[in-house]
Amino acid sequence: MSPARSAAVASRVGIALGIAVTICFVTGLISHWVQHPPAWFWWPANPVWLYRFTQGAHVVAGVVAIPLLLVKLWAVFPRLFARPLIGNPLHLLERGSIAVLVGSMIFQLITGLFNTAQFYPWKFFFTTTHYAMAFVSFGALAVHLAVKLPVVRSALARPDTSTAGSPPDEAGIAGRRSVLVAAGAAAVVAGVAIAGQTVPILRRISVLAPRSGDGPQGLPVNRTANEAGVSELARSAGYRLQIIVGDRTHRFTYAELVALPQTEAEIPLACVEGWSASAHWSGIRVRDLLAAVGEYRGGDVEFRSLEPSGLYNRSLLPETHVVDSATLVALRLNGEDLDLDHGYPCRLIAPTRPGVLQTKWLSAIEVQV
Ligand SMILES: Nc1nc2c(c(=O)[nH]1)N[C@H]1C(S)=C(S)[C@@H](COP(=O)(O)O)O[C@H]1N2
Ligand SMILES: [Mo]
Repeated sequence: MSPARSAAVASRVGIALGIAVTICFVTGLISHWVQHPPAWFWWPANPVWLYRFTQGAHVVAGVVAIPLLLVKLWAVFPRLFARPLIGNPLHLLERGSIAVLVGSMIFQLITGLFNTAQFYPWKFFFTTTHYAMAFVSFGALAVHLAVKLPVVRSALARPDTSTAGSPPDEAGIAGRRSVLVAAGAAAVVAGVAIAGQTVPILRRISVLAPRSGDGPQGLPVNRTANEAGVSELARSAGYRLQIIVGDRTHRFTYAELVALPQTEAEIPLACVEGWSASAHWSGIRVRDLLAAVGEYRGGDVEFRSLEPSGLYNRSLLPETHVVDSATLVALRLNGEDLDLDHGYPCRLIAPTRPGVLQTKWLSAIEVQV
């Protein structure tokens, strides 16, 4: 067995991997709760880049975890099949948790990576499966850590100069060092390769950032107007934006919207798939638009799209965001009227929200009762 396949290597790489996985778990929970808020959940509207940051961290940590997991598996590989496979109950628990841990982590990292590329070569629904599996793998990680704590402790306490009981072994130390350096380098390369979809200066060297490319008006597009089947409706002279506040309704023409006081805001679009880009928006404050129709008394507001079907043709905006001064029904992007693919005639744009909730091609806005 290679001397680099030691507890010293496995523990150190394991700690880095544990940190990456914890970042993924926490930021993943946040992203899930923002999109499907439980009653107790509250998410701020400031700072505007908060969701961009948490989701960027989620994707970068996930990609960094891939080489770490590979090195970790390599370091412990011979022991995965050590006899006895089953043994006493504690041993059985340990083996079982490792099987679950390895399987679920591979699943999470692969499905997550494919999701950043919008590549779905499977039949299940990504979001719910990735969410459920996160609890499985984080739970297995906790059990694994608890079981391995003594091994980790002694591996870290011992200076990395010898294997217990044997004389210092120069080749072994050098081997272990080079594995650790290689693991670190691979993790950095992987992180940089994906980070470009959130960090502009890294964009040109980010080979793994498939969605950072340009779209119209300098912003990527996930779903075009044609794909959404709204091109005609969105350009129709009969277009109206219906606003419903309590028992009052008003149907605004595009010209009426343009004539209302316009506000500008710098708000990044941050897709759940990890890409994000800063953008300059201009439009009508949502709170002003509601006030023009009736009295908003709090609660969620629903934003509906012209898009006839699909998961993303509506979203619920919580009160914190409804009243925020940067939350807009945007008409303009980066100094031009919204491109059809970015949501013309108008779209929702609210600070620190996942892109998927920034509904394009708005048809109606309704205060929920
Ligand atoms: N009606 C509608 N709005 C939508 C979508 C959609 O499919 N339909 N996609 C959402 C997603 S997933 C993202 S990331 C953003 C992207 O906005 P952009 O295409 O203007 O960049 O729009 C959001 N708004
Ligand atoms: Mo998205």
